[in-house]
Amino acid sequence: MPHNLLLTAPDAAEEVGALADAMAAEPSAMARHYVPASPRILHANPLVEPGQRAELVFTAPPTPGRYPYLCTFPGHWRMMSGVLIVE
Ligand SMILES: [Cu+2]
Repeated sequence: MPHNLLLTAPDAAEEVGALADAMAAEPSAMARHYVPASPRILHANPLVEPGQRAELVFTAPPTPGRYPYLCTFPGHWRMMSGVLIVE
């Protein structure tokens, strides 16, 4: 199945995940790569299909903190997540 990757503002994983859950039923969700509209999403890549590769290039946030990353394909974000630590 496809996956994406979103980097969010600190403490925004639950909020962004809830937005992704809400958009999952929208007809345009797949075309929008299940990336909800939110100013709390710092960077995102589109869905990547099995066997494909993607690279997300960005400059790390200037403010130290814990920046969650997650996949917002339906059903994934609660388990498919991690944290980028900026020191
Ligand atoms: Cu995923």
